[in-house]
Amino acid sequence: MKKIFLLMAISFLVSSNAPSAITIFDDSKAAEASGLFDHSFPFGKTPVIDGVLKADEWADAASAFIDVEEGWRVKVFYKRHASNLYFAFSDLKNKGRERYPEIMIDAKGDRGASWGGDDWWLHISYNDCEGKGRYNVWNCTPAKPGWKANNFPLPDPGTVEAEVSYEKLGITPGVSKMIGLAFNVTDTRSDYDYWPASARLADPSSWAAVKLSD
Ligand SMILES: [Ca+2]
Ligand SMILES: [Ca+2]
Repeated sequence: MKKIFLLMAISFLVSSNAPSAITIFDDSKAAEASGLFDHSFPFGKTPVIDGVLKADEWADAASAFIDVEEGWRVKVFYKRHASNLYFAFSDLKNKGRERYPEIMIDAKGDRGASWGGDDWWLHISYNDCEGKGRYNVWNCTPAKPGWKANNFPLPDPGTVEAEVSYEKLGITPGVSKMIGLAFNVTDTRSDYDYWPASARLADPSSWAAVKLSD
C-alpha cells in the first residue's frame, strides 16, 4: 500500500506542470531519497557567530551531514530564532584541504525547477558571496547586507557559523510555512557535495522541503 501511494505521488509530481504543493509521503526513506523529506527547522536559542561551537550552543538545532569522501564528513546544524535563521558547518578542513559551505534557500517554497527571484545562494569562503535568483555570483566582499558569517582562513577542523535574517529572504517570521533548503560544500572548481545528497545547485526542486513553524 505504501509503495502504491508513493508511486502515485511521484507520478503526480512528474506529470503535473503546476508548482508542486507540499507532498505528504508515508515512506520516509523513499521520501528522503527523493529529496522531499519533510524536515523541521527548529526554534532555538541565539548562537554567537564566531566560528566556535561552544558546548550546547547548537544542541537545540537540527543536524545533517555531507560525506565528502571516506573519512571526511561535514556536519551541518540549522535552527531559527525570532528574526534570523542560523547555520553551522564543522569539519570543513581535512588534511590540508578545505571545502566552502553554500546555503541554498527557496524562500517561497515553490520548488521551481529553475531559479526564481525567491531563490538564494549564499557562499562563505574567504569572503561572502551571494546571489538572488542566481548562483555562482562571484562579486564577493568581506560582508553582505542581511546576513553574516565567519570567514576563512579557519583553524582546524574548520567551522563556519552563519546568521541570515528573515527580512533578507523576504520571509515573515512567526508564520508557519515550507521553504526549500539545501547545503553544498565545494572547492569551487570541480567538487560539489550536497545535503540532501540528491540536491543540485541548478535545480531548486531538488532541495529539501523544510518546515518553518511556531
Ligand atoms: Ca559560536
Ligand atoms: Ca523558488
